[in-house]
Amino acid sequence: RLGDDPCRPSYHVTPPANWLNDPNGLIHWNGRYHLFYQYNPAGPFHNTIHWGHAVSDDLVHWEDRPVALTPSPDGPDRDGCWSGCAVDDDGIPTVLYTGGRDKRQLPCIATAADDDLTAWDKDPDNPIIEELPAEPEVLRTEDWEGEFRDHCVWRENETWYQLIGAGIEGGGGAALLYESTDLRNWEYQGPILTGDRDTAGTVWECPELLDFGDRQLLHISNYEDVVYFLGTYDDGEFEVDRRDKLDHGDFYAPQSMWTDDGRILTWGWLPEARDVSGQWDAGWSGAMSLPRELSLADDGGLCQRPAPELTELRGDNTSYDVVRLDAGDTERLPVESRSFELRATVRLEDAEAVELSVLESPDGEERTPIRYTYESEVAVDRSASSTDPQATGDTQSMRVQPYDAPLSLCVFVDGSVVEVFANERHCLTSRVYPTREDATGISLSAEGGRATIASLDVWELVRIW
Ligand code: DQQ
Repeated sequence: RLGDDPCRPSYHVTPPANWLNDPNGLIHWNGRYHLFYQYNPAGPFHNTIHWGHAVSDDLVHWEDRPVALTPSPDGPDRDGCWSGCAVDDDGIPTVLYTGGRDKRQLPCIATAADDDLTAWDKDPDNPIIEELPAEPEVLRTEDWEGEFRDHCVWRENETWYQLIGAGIEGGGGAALLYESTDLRNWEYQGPILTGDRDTAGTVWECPELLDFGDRQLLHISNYEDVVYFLGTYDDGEFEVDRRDKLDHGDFYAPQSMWTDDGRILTWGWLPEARDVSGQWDAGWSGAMSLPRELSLADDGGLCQRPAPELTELRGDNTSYDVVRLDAGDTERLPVESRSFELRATVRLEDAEAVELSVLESPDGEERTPIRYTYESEVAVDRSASSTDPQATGDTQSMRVQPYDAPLSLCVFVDGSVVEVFANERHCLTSRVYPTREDATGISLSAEGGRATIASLDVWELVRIW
């Protein structure tokens, strides 16, 4: 496992070395949490994708396991074992994933050969779906005979259902529904939802349908963003009444796990925001988000909270009952860290904005301000995050609600990851690459008036490997 790189997260899941992208096959099996992921063991770039594997007993500490799925030279997954999901088929852990071969995207199935889910038997009859659906016509590109991939599978009584992500010729993205009684023979039913290409992209990757009882959520990844639709899903039709982004920053292709105690935990891929040569020099690329618990609020909106297990990571604590700031005041906290959690309640009083600056060098040359403004915006300003010209300097932002109450802020910083949770509803994850060893400070300031920061806590977080 590569270490020694201040940008390398210490409590987020990363590949041992080389390339990681989407979370796959998430399953709570025999009391252990299994996290598979898109992995290239040959280098920190996306090519000939395998499934990497990490396992945890507590959702906090992880262990690397051997590669779980490898492309078969003569198989339908010769060019890569792409994203997919895991299900419990009456006691047999089973994964469905997309094989790539000769410009085709081919759904495949494999079953676990042992209880630790380290070895998998691919079905000799792969691929399990060979023909693209006739209606609507699936989008062809120069690279692919059909944009048709990624799997979300669930069971209702004796019937299995599957969503596959797609693009539609002349249209936008689609989540296509299939039905089966044995996970191997699938009958096409039609799209449960299609998107308007101007606002929801041309291809939907990694669709996932989550059931909250009365209401359902479908999220899709459209090359740029993870968009979620909330509403009611019934019998092949999705009636949408709300839509937003699951995260407003560097977060893509998420997937969820139903834990044995009935919770929905979601991980997303945190792609790098530095250029390819920076990833090459580092020898690793990509991290997983922290697990987020998804639930519905009383008003029907989506809640996202860091999984409560993460409190196990907490080490040294610095705590304030209240910090009062006047316009122009800056309070530097007595903590130096690149791996911490910060929680606070922010009241703007009559300030225009409050700035929480993290990864800050003493002279302020490198710093990443998280700004909360009276316009109910939370922004991560990366213009001074790094003196490395290859690191992005873009600002990422989101609107938060409710706008008339104090903001509850929870921030996780880890090497090059900044994960922001606002009001347990809105998330913004950013990748930043400070170069200075002393870019470890934290400060608070107010602009244009007074602000109050209450119940401020910072915990240094421990390594997970
Ligand atoms: N990543 C996988 C695909 C998926 C994409 C390939 C999303 O299955 O559509 O690595 O990041």
